[in-house]
Amino acid sequence: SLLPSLNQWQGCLAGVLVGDCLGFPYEVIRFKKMFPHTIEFIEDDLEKIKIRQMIPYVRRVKKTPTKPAKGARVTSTPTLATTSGSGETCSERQYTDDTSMTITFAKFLTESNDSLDYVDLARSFSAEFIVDVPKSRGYGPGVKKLLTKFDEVNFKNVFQYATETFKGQGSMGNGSGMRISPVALYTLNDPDRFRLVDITIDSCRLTHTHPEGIFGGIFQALAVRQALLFGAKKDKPSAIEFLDAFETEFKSVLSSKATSKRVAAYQSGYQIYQDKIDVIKKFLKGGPSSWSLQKIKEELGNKVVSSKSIPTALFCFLASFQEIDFIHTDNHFQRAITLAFALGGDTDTIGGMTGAICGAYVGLDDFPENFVQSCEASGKILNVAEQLYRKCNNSTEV
Ligand code: F2R
Ligand code: MG
Ligand code: MG
Ligand code: MG
Repeated sequence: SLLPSLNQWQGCLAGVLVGDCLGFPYEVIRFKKMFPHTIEFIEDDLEKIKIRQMIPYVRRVKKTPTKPAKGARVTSTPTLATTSGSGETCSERQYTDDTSMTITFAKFLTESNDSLDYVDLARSFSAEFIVDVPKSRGYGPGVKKLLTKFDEVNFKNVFQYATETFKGQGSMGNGSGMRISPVALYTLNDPDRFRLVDITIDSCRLTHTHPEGIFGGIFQALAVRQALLFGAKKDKPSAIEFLDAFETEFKSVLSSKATSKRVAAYQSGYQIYQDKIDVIKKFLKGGPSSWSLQKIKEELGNKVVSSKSIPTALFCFLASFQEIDFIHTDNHFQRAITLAFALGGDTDTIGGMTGAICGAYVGLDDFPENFVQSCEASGKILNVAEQLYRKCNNSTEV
């Protein structure tokens, strides 16, 4: 079968960016006072969200209004427009910790030799965090403390501190999943397909040692890999076929000789994800009439913890294989991230993780026009994706 293309690699990382940047405003609704530059209000009752209502909650720059060139399209659809309803021009949408850590991780993988030095990764995360401080990127509180601590102790024993967070339980925040997609890219062509598990565990362990945090990272990394592989196939699978193949792969992490020892210490984090896979299966088999935004929130979740957001992202991608009556677009990528936003809660991260999976599947060319360009650092993330692609495919051609 065909190899996943550069278009898919770029779709994956640009998917994180777009889901994060466009999803973030829906989250900050809850923190309105903390973000004085965000204005207007969309209805809190997310069940009632119509596409029209998803437009206005954007960051605006009042000082430098620029008019689009005559005849230029500001956006491909009325949804998620780059100008607000009142005609003011918006700045690029700001990215958050999700994108920042993804870019840092992808760069680290691009620039490393084969033996990855996780102290270096800790250094890079910390350095970027310090750059990010004045920009309010919304890092999780546990990770914020850790990245500061690493710097204070001059990167000695970096693996020690994460185990001490959250009263010694370690973090189960979804930061393990939000930044992991570069690992799926990096290990795609590795003859040892379970290297994905090793790198996921070791990179997560810097900040997330709770078993559910670790398995969340593995879940998302495998979902992205599956999307890359199935997206490259000529015969596209159904959503159920995708899920079945994913489930087999996810199960094999626990049972296979190659990985069972490695994940043994985190085994207790597995079952909650298996239960979520069963919920996803139930919703997909029952079709759109079997689920609602409320049911997704209750049974899959929309929260900042891994188990209540990472499977939700996979569902948003899979549910969008078919039309959704309250989301008015024919575009798979747009439908998937819009579903993620409509859930409310941790919209930047569920949006970003949905975007990573769906972007890896459809490829950058299938994103709606201007979605990537309307985000901060779009050129940077496409460039990082290309560098990583070239490194991992020994390729100089596109
Ligand atoms: N920080 C945010 N959003 C604003 C705050 C949200 C608010 N706390 C809420 O509840 O809605 N977004 C960014 O944080 C998420 C990624 O977080 P990360 O990197 O995993 O950080 P952290 O601090 O380790 O964990 C985040 C929260 O998860 C809960 N949590 C983690 N471990 C826990 C445990 N063992 N027991 C109980 N709760 C645990 C805590 O609430 C942490 O604060 C992304 O959404 C990113 O966008
Ligand atoms: Mg964020
Ligand atoms: Mg978030
Ligand atoms: Mg395509």
